Amino acid sequence: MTQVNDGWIKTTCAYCGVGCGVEARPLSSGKLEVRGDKSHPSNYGKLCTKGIALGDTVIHDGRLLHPTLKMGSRTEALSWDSATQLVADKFTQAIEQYGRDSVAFYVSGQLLTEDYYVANKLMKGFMGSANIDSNSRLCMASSVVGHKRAFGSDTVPVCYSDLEQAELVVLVGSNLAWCHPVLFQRLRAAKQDNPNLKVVVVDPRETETCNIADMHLSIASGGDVALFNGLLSYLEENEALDTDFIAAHTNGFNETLKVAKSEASIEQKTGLSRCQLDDFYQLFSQTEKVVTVYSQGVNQSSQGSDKVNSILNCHLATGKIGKVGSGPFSVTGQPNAMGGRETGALANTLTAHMEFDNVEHHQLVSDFWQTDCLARQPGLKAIDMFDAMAEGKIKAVWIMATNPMVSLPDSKKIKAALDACPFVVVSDCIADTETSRMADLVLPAQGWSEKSGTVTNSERRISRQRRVLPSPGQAKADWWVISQVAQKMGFGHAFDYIHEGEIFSEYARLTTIGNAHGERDLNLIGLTQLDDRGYSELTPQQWPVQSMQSQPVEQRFFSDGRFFTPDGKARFVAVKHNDPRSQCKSAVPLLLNSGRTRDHWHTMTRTGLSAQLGSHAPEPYVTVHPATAERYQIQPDDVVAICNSQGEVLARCRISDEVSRQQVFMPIHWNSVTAKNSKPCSLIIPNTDIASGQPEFKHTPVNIRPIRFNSSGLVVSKQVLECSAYEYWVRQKVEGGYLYRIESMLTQSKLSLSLQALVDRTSATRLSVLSQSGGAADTMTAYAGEALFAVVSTCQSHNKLDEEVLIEAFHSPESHLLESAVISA
Ligand SMILES: Nc1nc2c(c(=O)[nH]1)N[C@H]1C(S)=C(S)[C@@H](COP(=O)(O)OP(=O)(O)OC[C@H]3O[C@@H](n4cnc5c(=O)[nH]c(N)nc54)[C@H](O)[C@@H]3O)O[C@H]1N2
Ligand SMILES: Nc1nc2c(c(=O)[nH]1)N[C@H]1C(S)=C(S)[C@@H](COP(=O)(O)OP(=O)(O)OC[C@H]3O[C@@H](n4cnc5c(=O)[nH]c(N)nc54)[C@H](O)[C@@H]3O)O[C@H]1N2
Ligand code: SF4
Ligand SMILES: [Mo]
Repeated sequence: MTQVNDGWIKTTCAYCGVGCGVEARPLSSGKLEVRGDKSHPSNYGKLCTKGIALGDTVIHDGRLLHPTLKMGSRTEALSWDSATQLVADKFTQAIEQYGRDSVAFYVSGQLLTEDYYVANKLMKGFMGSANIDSNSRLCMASSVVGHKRAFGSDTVPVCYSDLEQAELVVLVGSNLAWCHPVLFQRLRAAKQDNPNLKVVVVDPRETETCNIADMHLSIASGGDVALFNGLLSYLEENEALDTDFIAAHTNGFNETLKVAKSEASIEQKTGLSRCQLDDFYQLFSQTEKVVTVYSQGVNQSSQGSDKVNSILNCHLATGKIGKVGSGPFSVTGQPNAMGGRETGALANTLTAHMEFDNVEHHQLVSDFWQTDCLARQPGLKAIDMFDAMAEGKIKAVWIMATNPMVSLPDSKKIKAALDACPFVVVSDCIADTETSRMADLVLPAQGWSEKSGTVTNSERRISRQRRVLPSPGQAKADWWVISQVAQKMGFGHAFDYIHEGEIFSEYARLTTIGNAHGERDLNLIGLTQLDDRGYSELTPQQWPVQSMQSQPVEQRFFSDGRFFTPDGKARFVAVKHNDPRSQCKSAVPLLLNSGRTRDHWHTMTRTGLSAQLGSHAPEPYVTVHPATAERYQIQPDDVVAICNSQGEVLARCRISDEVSRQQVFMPIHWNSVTAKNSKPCSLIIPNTDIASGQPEFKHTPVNIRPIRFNSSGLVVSKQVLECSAYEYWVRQKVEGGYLYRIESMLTQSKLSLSLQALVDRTSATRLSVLSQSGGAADTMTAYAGEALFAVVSTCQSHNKLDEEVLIEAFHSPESHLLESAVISA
């Protein structure tokens, strides 16, 4: 294992696609110390808030410890042998009885490449169905389609340093400051060093990213194709095309330009003024080195693939690709979103950037895996997979490292689908997630710091995640569990791995077959000879890897003007603006946009364990423009119901002009484990991009209304509380326990009694009142028993409660503290 001084072990961050190098050191106290790896070319020692807090999240709170069979309210712990036998039996039976396509895997960009490779090999190669899809469908699928259409391959051509060497960075639908923070820090530093470096942000919201922007284009939701079609026309009209590059290295320009020029009413479609458009177009056309970064504002749209191609068209038309400081740059979300695309764990690709529609590829992979039942056709993409499940067509599903009850659109439908599926297996690190609640069998997985393997970041750089801590209970590596099941299904010869390094070498060899002359972009020939030690000590490698890189290299694709299409030329793709699928009407006059907050990760199973991370955004919120708030009679900090025909969710209102009058914005993180009812996905309509299958998460017509409660409460408790009886509640991790914010229709005194009873019920022993302060209007009471210590405070109105005082009292329950904490009504 690569160790540096004093027991520090090099690994890679658990979170975003920047893929920062981390050094971690277990302390004798059981804590994990974490710092940035100065030698890692992603971050050169820097970390963001989430990276810094990694040590807080390796605690064992809430971990799933044993394979567990669930039968209604009864559960039974199983041995690994019986659990994997059960999975093997159920999948085998389903295939025998209902055919190969009656089974499915739904996997995730949070798996390691080795896990991904084995899952894909088992489903496509041996179960013989391509029904394996990844949550990358929700994330990167439109970029994959755009890349393949334009380049003939799913290739991200650039390096991170291009951001620093560019003269213009355009960020389209990317809140880089919060979602790729270390990359943002690098861009901000580059801008400080080079005042000529300009930044343009294209986002309906004025995000934190706009703090470094020279120009913010507050585009109307879904207006991106029109924006870039307008740019293409402008480039032609102003003689800013690279005609040599177009002639030598591309096809389809004239047709694409014609369609772009026919794009009418660009101002109206983008919601931008002529002057704003011209300023941006002029900047793009007059700047030689331009990087266009794009993310979920582009991908998560019913026009996602077309948005991607409208951007790629502009880079191809100006030859701004394959050069230092230039290129289109799809930043990836999850730590191993790229690894999934590489190993092929998406339903519509084979593996290792080989495709179903290529007969030669099919043969190569069949021979390599020595199988005669390799799937012949693409399988079901995520949304279709759950639709098929709801229709009873999927008899067994295995969900790994993703939480679809929270993250897929139309939560009610997802629940119905899982209800309808006779055998649901969920592999997760955490015992209680909304998805594990739906499982028949849950399997404990090793988490970050316990698992070992590789991940690929946004600039195609492969880094090792290393084991630094032992795993709790019986948690196992996902690749091991999948291999056990494969063996029990009778495919032992192909899944007899004993170490993750063997899997990596096999995968590296697969990338080289039929690829001797640069036929495909993805080639790891330089890593096929790694022995155990080489794998163990592997330093970051950027693909393609011709030979082992002893120092970090920087390679750009397409520098030679050669693309991966049959004739080697890039393709322009003619695209036209289409309105997003669902439109506002009087019952649903506002648009719900959804995305991320700075300090939480997805469904909070990890960031929800850190008190430090919990404080930045303590509650689910909805951002509403001041004029909209006034129109709907919403006061600051009101709880607001956001609703449409699919359902209703609750969030605390933030009034701010960072959103437009027509939009409201909600973060995606809270769900019924951490709040009453605050998942935007309950409202998201499952409209998808036809080409990519990616859902339109950023454009859902909704209505809103404030809710007034009669009383509010705060509870800090050592234990998790069951709060479903209250109209609104949210849980936040604090040091040593949990803070609950509660809103109720009860009178304050009744709420006090009810919370007292709740605290009593939760504790096994009868609690005594340690101290009590305040009168009838405000009370604060501390309870102690062997099992539970809690502090409760109630009030008539939310904003009279002081959580800091309460948390302080929780940590030092002396009565004098409580005395001073009486809050005046
Ligand atoms: N803190 C944090 N960081 C993360 C994650 C996390 O959960 N928390 N998740 C990771 C993952 S998996 C991903 S995929 C990335 C996502 O990273 P980002 O894509 O940067 O994040 P989002 O907040 O989903 O959306 C980006 C922006 O798109 C804008 N947008 C909405 N509609 C449109 C539109 O029509 N056009 C344009 N141009 N913009 C629009 C939104 O207002 C939003 O600000 O973040 C990664 N990093
Ligand atoms: N409304 C709306 N919805 C969205 C989005 C949006 O912008 N708006 N964004 C979408 C995007 S881009 C994404 S990427 C998804 C993310 O959505 P999900 O993938 O559903 O979110 P996570 O919380 O990351 O789920 C990962 C789960 O895997 C577990 N886990 C972590 N590591 C491991 C491991 O090594 N092995 C196993 N077996 N389990 C592990 C975690 O405990 C957690 O329960 O959400 C999508 N949904
Ligand atoms: S930028 Fe991303 S990879 Fe880097 S420390 Fe932050 S979350 Fe981790
Ligand atoms: Mo994502």
